[in-house]
Amino acid sequence: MVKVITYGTFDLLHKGHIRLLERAKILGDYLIVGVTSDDFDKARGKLNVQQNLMERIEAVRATGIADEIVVEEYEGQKIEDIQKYGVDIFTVGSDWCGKFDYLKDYCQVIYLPRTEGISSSALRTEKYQLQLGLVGESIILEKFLNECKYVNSVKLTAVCSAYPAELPECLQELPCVTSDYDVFLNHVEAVYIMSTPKLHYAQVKKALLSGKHVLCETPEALTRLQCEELHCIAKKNALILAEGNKTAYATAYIRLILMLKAGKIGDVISVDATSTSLSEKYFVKNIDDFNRWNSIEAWGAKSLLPVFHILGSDYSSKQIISHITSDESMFDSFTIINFVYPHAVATVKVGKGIKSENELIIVGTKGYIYVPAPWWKTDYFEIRYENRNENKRYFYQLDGEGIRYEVIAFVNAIKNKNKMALTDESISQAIAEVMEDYYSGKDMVRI
Ligand code: C2G
Repeated sequence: MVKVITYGTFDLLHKGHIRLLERAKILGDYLIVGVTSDDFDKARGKLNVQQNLMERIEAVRATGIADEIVVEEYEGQKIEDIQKYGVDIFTVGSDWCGKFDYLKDYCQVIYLPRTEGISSSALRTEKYQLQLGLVGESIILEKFLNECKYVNSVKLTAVCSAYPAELPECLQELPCVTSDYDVFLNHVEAVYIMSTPKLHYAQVKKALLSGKHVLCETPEALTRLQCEELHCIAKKNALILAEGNKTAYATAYIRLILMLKAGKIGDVISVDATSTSLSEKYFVKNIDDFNRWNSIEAWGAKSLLPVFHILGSDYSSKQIISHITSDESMFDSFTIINFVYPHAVATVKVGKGIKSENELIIVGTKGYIYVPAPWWKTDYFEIRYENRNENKRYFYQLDGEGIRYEVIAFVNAIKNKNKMALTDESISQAIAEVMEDYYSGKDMVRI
């Protein structure tokens, strides 16, 4: 019996895939089809895949051409599969010509002519392109724009800023550049907001009431009530409102949370996140005090994510300790927040006027997790135990600091009319409440 193997993503299965499978099948007697896992595709830069692994496997199965379907999960698996299944022929489309010649040491390699005029990417682009607009004074918007280039279901159409003339050139080249939010909203279907948090509530509300989906950089609002109201409006109008925090989309961060849930370090006793920076390089040059983010807004909201993700938002008490340098703008050069839970504690240490080791440490009854600086760009972490021989290190590729994964999740949530899997309304509300207490002075000590 001649065994043939072929691999692919098979996203939005089309004629090109089916012709490839048919020709692969008649090369032998038994066809094995390797379908790439979601993580493997992500790791090899295929970020725009629309269907998940189960949907793609089902589509291949439904053709009735494959005798066996396996999942391709990692680089180098092909050699192992060929040996394991006793494969005689490896085949793939001619777009890969020469790339798999190294497999000739293990079996015959045949490149079949690719079917011209059809591709998953073309189908994806044809299908949907969300018109997205950007709001804010931060030059991080340039990073965001560059990351959107990896998401082919998004088209940037507008930018709104208090300082439009000071934005980087690439942003000024968008079809609509304005400081008028109403004009801006007419050019978009969805918005990404990273203006000063003092404006978030009003901007998110207006966008939602104009029928636009919203991805708003954390913190979404500065009071719990406002946050609840925004989510209510979104639900009533069947719109997506998601809190932007790229860390939540880093594969390593997601794995870390799953490992905690699986009890890898026992019961979690404390979460300590430190986020500091002395630089103001992220804003346009002449930013004024109103538009500048203070420490608790810029770093606090981001750092509260792992605390609430891991320990939940039902803490028993907290204390916010801040050093405020301007009463007028409520600028804090640093803030430390201590939380007490029934069986755990947490500390968030943030500042734009201090420098510390930006690490995340999660302490458990069996061991601890250490995420080195800068922890929010999570691509690596260690699980450490009393017996050092049991320590484990984990690395997961992080492209574009997680921004492109976040944008893809946002677009998919809009398309599939579901919530963004990784942001949680109750966490957004808990973050907004901490901001509220900072501004009202509740649970707060000034030093
Ligand atoms: N294909 C084709 N004609 C097209 C499109 C795709 O013949 N118009 C072939 C590809 O050459 C490949 C298979 O169909 O052999 C699956 O294509 P994709 O889903 O795009 O998967 P790909 O990224 O090519 O993965 O380990 C993965 C494999 O190396 C190939």
